[in-house]
Amino acid sequence: MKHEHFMERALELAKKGEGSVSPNPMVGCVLVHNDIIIGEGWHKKFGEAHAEVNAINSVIDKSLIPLSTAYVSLEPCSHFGKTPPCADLLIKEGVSKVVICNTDPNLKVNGNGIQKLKNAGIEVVTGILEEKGSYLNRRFFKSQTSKKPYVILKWAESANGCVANSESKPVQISGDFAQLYSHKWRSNEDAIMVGSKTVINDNPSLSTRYWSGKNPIRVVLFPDIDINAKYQILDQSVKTYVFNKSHSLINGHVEFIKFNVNSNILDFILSELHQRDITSLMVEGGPRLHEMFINNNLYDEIRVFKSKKLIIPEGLNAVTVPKNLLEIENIDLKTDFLRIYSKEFQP
Ligand code: AOF
Ligand code: ZN
Repeated sequence: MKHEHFMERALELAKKGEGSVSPNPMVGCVLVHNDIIIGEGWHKKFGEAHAEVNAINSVIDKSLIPLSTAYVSLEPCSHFGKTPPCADLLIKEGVSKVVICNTDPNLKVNGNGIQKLKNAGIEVVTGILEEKGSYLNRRFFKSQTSKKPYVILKWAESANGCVANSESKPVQISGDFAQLYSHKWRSNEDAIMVGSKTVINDNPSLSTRYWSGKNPIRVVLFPDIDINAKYQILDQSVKTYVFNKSHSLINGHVEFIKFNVNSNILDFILSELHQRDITSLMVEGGPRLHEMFINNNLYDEIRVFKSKKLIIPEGLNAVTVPKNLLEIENIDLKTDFLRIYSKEFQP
């Protein structure tokens, strides 16, 4: 059987960790003996066992392990982190071959895991379904290599391209499916961001109430915030970072972080978030905030719900999706079209 077949399964297993392993990558592992899968595992939760450990533990007849091949979606780690090195485990268990999808960009590993395996005489094959793995772990790779979170800009606009009517009143633009998607997406990202106009006009809670996943950290750009105001984003229910011009202080779950008005604010925000272990950020708006990210070229993906309804009287316009992006999804959700664009990945 081809390597790709078993690597597909390792990637499928890896995805089960979505929303639970960040800032770690999603990793899956399959042990194969004579073309038959004898063990499977994945990294289930941040701080817990790595994929290889769970795969080895799942094997019933341990005597088959030395005669088997391990398919791992990420280079086995070589460092002592929260768990001992997976490369050492595979060597100790005596697997005969290791097939890898992506090498680990984490500088603590970055080729050392592969070297350890080779030094122990294990045959190593790399680069199987590499693009698929890079896409799956795009947040982890972006944060490891650029020291900034992966940024997704997300909005809903009417058929006539508006995000609000002329009275700037909150209007429900997209339908029920779109709302479900949005809340599922929120639970898959580390953090979610809005600007001050959205807080003032909509007073959002930014929760995932239509989905069972975790609530992401809230990030707000609010230059002139009144720290005693009764906005929902200050309700202490979730960790919240408020970037502003005047205050640097921590009040329970809410941290006010002061930015320098003469510096590039978004650069500063993204690097502060990286330092707080945030690997992905979904920016929900409004359009001025989206425009800032687009103009500074500090985004990776755009998700738009394009409603089939008009907003009348016509109000604030959504930003325009840059022309050079690749459309990676276009789904008809009955009341809306969902369009996803990526800077880097092909459909
Ligand atoms: C693997 N298998 O399943 C994962 C790996 O803090 P720790 O000990 O959990 O280590 C986290 C780092 O280990 C992470 O940044 C990445 O480099 C690697 N993740 N490696 O062999 C796994 N999740
Ligand atoms: Zn490991």
